[in-house]
Order: sequence, then C-alpha cells, then structure tokens
Amino acid sequence: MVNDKKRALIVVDVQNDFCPGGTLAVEHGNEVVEPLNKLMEEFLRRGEPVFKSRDWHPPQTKHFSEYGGTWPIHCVQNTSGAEFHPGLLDDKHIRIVSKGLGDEDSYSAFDGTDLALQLQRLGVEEVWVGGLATDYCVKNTVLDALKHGLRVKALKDAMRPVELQAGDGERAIDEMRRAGAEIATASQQPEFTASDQVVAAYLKGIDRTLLRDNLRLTVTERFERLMSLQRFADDLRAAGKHSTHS
Ligand code: VGL
Ligand code: ZN
Repeated sequence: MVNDKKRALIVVDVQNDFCPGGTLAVEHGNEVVEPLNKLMEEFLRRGEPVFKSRDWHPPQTKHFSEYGGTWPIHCVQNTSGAEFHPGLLDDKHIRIVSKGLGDEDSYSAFDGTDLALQLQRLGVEEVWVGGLATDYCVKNTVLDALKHGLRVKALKDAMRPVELQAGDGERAIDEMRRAGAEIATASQQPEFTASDQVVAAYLKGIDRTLLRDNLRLTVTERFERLMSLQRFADDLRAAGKHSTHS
C-alpha cells in the first residue's frame, strides 16, 4: 500500500521563542522535540506527509502587546527566535506552513494558509497533532482540523501549554476532546510500531534459517530464496500499514 497516504502529522510551532530561553517561553516546551522527532521519522519513512507550522510575525503587529495585543514580541520573521528548535528534525520532505503574517491573532495552522488545500490534495483523512502551545496554536489547529472533517489524534505527551491562567492546558485538552478529537499519546501508538516489530522479528528468524541452510544451497537457490523472503517482508509491511487505517 505504497500510495496509501491517508494520514499526516502536523508539528505546531516548535520554535525557539516558545522554548525555554525564548521571549514567549512555554515551560518544558523543548520536551516535545523528542517524541515529535520519532513520529516525523516514522511518517517520513512511510512516505506519509509531515507538516511543520511556524508562527511567522512581522516586526510590528497588533498581535504583540506593544501594539495593542496580548503577547510579548515573539517569532518575528527571519530572526533566531522564529527558527525551529535546533533539535527538531529537518528534512527536505517536510512541508512548512507559515502563519500569523498579519495583524489578527491567528493561532490555527489552517488560518490564512493553504494547509487545508494541501491536505485535501494529498487525500489526507486523519491528522496527528502536537507541538506548542497546547492552549493556543495546538488547540486551534485541532479544532480547525475537525471543522474540515478530518479525524484528529491530539498527542497529549507531545504538547505543552502556555497557561496564562493555571489550568488552561487541561481545559484545552477537554475542549479538543469534546469537539471530537481523540486524545492520544505519541509514545504509545501500538498499531504504529507493531507491524515493524513483526517484520523485525521475522527477519531475525530469516537470518538464522539462511545461516543454517546456506551451506546446502546453490547460489541461484540462495538468491531466489532471498528475493521471496524480501517480497514476504514487503507484504508484511504493507499489511501492517494497511491495518493502521482500518
Ligand atoms: C502562540 C501565542 C502567540 C502559539 C502563538 O503558537 O501557541 N501562542 N502566538
Ligand atoms: Zn504569535
């Protein structure tokens, strides 16, 4: 099922200014990097789309308290604060979506971007969402994804809240759940890794069998054997991948 790309990963605003040391630092914001890197690697390995959104503000915007808004100056275009966290996986296949270009508080990665169009063109039906911050950009991205008719997994352990008010993070999770998102854990996606574990275990078994039998096989037999085992492993992977969508 090589072309079965019905799922996408959206990594929201994992940028320096939202991480410890940044101008709008989210406590423990850097901790989302590791689980999100793992998921990005896996999605890319499977040829499934990965998006990174970034808050990408002009130097002067009503989004900032200095110009009548709510927030300290953050994520100004082409500054180091707007760069992705240096530990965040980078890959040419990752699609970057920039938002917050105007004067409005646009928190969702869908707001003023072509994200919905790209997802539609790719035939995506389900999005997995994590990043910063739970109570603003992650929440609004999740709610918009649901409004666009997508299934949503909100990855609770791969997001952190700003919490202007204590409890905002939990309230945001509740709101996402009530709106229809599945609240999930990035590090516990059994169907996500199970098929690969099956393949890995199987290949180990193959190695042993081949080692034992190789002595008695001709070169041609050995080659044919390897090719058929390769096909079997490919089928297993395809079956495992297919089952994650059912
Ligand atoms: C965000 C506040 C202001 C976010 C962006 O990415 O959650 N929060 N701008
Ligand atoms: Zn912002």
